[in-house]
Amino acid sequence: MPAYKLTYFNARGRAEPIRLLFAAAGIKYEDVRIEGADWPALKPKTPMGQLPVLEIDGTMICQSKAIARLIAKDLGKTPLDLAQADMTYDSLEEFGEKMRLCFVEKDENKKEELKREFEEKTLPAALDRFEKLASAEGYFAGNSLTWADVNFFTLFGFVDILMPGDHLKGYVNLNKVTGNVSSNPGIAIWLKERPESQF
Ligand SMILES: N[C@@H](CCC(=O)N[C@@H](CS)C(=O)NCC(=O)O)C(=O)O
Repeated sequence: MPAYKLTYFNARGRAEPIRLLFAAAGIKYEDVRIEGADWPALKPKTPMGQLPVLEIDGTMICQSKAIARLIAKDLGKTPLDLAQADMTYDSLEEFGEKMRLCFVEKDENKKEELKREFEEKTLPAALDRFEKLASAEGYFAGNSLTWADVNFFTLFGFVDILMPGDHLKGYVNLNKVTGNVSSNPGIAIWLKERPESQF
């Protein structure tokens, strides 16, 4: 088994789907969490000046989806399953970016406008779309967990924090996705034991 070292900030953020996949696969890794003050010195040493970075026996890989795919490679997927998982993952990223823009906006009036647009249009449209993409068994690809499922789980965890509400109410397939993720034996342990952080 290679030595895995995952480096990210002290947050769930883009590293958390990877941590969930490590937990689901039962793979041991070093979970390195750096402080913001240490980032400027580390940044130029990373492949793309961004985190997360996964080191595998010293070789650095960045881009969270590439890392997630690598960790999940033993979950037994067909090329079509992989494409479906990527499709949903990328759509979740686009959705997450729209949400992020609401929160980084400095102008208060513009921020309110962006949030309203997000809550009234972007969020319901995304939920309808993801509900159709998820199977009745609660998976976005194939019949078992992929990076798309764990990304949905972690991203909607942030939606609930940032915009409290019962957003998944009535979305039968999506509730199954979150249930499948949280009840995975390795993930269930991780969710209980993981370090506390706001995001
Ligand atoms: N597409 C990249 C985005 C990575 C990214 O934006 N990382 C942020 C933290 S979430 C970062 O490293 N920010 C610090 C910086 O850019 O200096 C991925 O999915 O890994």
